[in-house]
Amino acid sequence: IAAEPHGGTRHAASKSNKGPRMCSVKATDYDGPFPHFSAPTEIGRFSLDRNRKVTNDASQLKYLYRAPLEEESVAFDLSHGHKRFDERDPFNQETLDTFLEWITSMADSERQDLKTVTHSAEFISWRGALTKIASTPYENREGWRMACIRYADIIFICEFRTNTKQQQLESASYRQKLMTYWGYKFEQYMTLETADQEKPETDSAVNNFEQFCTVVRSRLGEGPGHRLLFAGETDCIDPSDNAYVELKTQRQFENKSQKNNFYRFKALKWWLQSFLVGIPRIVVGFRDDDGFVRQVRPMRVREIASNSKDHWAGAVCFNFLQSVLSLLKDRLTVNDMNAVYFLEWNPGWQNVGVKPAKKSDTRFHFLPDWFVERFSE
Ligand code: 0WD
Ligand code: CA
Repeated sequence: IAAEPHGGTRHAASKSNKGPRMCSVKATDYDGPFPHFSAPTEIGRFSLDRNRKVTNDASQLKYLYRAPLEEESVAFDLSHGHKRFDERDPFNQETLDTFLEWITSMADSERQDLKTVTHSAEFISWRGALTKIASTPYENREGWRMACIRYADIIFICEFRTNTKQQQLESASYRQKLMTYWGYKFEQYMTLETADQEKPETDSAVNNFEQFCTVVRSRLGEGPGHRLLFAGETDCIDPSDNAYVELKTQRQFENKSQKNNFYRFKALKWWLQSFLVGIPRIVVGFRDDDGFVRQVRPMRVREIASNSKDHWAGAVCFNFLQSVLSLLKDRLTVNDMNAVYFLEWNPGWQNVGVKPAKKSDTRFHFLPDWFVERFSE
């Protein structure tokens, strides 16, 4: 057994690998028309309760509280209740488990096999993994690392935080932690538990255990393309038209350069995240440095793309994503739940590469036994 240059171990699967081992990340290499991307279709939804128990329903779906959108100004204190934040352990490395639980429960209740419940998906991941990959041609600060496993003709993609990201998390300042809370507190100010609740309950402790996810399928690329199945955490639904809405906070713009910076960097992430699941509107809480939201306004996802034309093109991101998924198909040719590959990019790298993980490093074997056993022939 010969060692690979990057430290992995060669195994049977790599003998049949063909094609390139890398994708350039240069934006100009991906200019051109938008590739075919079929409108994301929701095929299911699931909820996680305070104990992270998965249910095959929309019990955790919240309703947008629309009144603040009509106000000229508001004063939401995003730090309120910070001491009582009921928070998930930020160091816990989450895998695809809750999504896989939903897939398993669907198969059980509908008596279907894996291929049927997943709509013949070729790739399964969280939406966040696709956002990170697709934004790479314009990214210069944050690297990422995805572990990939091919099992049952599906390539499962699971993000694992990079060492740099881990260090940043460990050294996070009080202010950074407070600002993380602000995002969740804004959700509480802006959502109702039921459609007929009059006002949000803003004195109870904020928790980030509960969540609602939409599961969508889509196809990327000409011809058969890549068949994708992914799940995304979704903040709420607008009762006026039943569209999902993403909630975000943003420092108020005070000059042209702040606005410019927003469209250049942050807006791309916002656009990708919502566009991938077909969300039409983001509701933005414009805040000051003291964590007070002063104004709440809608932002159309389509307009984010047109306002950012000078800075980035969605087509580049989707052409790049298509190439990366092709690369994965070329490299992961054999079903082997024990063969983990890393798809990785870090600031300064000219390419995104795929390399096998060490078999001994079981940390990255993210497909749980209960899932594999449930669907083994
Ligand atoms: O630990 C990890 N490496 C990750 C875990 C990375 C990405 C996702 N996840 C898990 C989390 O359980 C998350 O809730 O997947 C779930 C859904 O993922 P997604 O929708 O694909 O994630 P993404 O689009 O990146 O983020 C959506 C929301 C975030 O909202 P904002 O407005 O901040 O983008 O999911 C939440 C967050 O509210 N979220 C997380 N919450 C706690 N820990 C995390 C996380 N690591 N990632 C996303
Ligand atoms: Ca959000």
